[in-house]
Amino acid sequence: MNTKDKGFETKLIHAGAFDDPMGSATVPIYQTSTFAFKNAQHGADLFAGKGEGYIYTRIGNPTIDALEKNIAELENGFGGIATSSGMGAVSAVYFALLGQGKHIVCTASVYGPSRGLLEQDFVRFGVEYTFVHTSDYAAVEAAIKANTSVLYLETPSNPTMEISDITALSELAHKHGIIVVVDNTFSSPYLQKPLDLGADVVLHSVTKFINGHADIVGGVIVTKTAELYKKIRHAMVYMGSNMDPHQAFMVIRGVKTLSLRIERAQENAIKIADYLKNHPKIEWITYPGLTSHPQHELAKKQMSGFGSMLSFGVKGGYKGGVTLMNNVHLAILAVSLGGVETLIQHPASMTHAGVSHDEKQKAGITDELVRFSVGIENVEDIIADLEQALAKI
Ligand code: LCS
Repeated sequence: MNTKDKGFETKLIHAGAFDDPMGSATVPIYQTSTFAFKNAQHGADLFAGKGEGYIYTRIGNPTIDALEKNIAELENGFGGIATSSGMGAVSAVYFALLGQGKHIVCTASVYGPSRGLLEQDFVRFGVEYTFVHTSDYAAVEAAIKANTSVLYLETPSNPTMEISDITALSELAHKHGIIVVVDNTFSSPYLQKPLDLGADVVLHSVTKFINGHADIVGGVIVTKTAELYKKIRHAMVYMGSNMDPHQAFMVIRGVKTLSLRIERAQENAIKIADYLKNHPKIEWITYPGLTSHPQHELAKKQMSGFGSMLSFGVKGGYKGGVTLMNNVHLAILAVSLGGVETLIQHPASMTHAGVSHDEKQKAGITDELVRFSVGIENVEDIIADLEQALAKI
């Protein structure tokens, strides 16, 4: 079905799906590594980029293709590239767009490994980086150098929920010929569409909201142009960070309910944020939906909802946070986010453990920060769970 002119919820269910020769109502799993050519000419044509068909699953596969088309349509992009994990997406983008002597400006509080890959690995190949609070336009402007080739934004960022102005920063970057990449994992295309706001590349850990059920890892990249698509696809295929057909099948199943899950989790998150903001055991809370969030107005402008991620500091600092995490029963003490189940974790010792203490402080990832990914359970149950655990502090 052509879903190009259909609504977002219709795209979630039908975009990318193809007419299966057996009449399957859902996209089947093409669990194969390789594809038979009709004859020698057909094989040669496919390698030359002509004709219909598939060659080899690392290069392309109908199930993976269906997912790539689905997410590309949700993000209003040219094409999608599915990867083995979110980090597979991040590394393919870095690999395609950076190189010796190039410089990247990056949100300081990005997901730990997205930062570590630059600090520990790409640096060995002569890539330079500057981490800044990208919510601060002047700081980004000051960080741009003659050799800057990529502006990498994670907004809202993990775990500080810092929000960067995609439109203003894309305009700034484009004046300098810089490619803008946005990690849209925390919002999903349901709440934010970076390509419509001016970015050139958007990527996801689909492990999170897009799949939504905490049962696979995966990533997807969507580009605005054919040129960027070709470049990044080449990097992904040659690196071999492709998705697997079974993974793609799971994500296709998960994405269908994205809008329903996000609406419900967000409704819960708003109630939880309201409950926590006045709680005597809470020092501070960061949720884009609260007027106290420093970029609340920007969030209202560039996102269609505030999502279901929040971070907060409890009384008693690190020790208070540990007491909370050890005493919740409904919320699962685990990393990851964006699933139907509520998760709680401590970024300083878990997801951002690889970032130095100094850099964590600079990025706002303080020792007492607890991250909460609100699920779709009964909200009264989530609040009751927090209430009894906070009482132990
Ligand atoms: N980008 C963001 C914003 C993330 O939160 C993550 C993972 C990734 C990229 C990487 O994706 P992955 O390879 O894990 O699919 N974030 C995690 C987190 O906060 N807890 O555990 C993983």
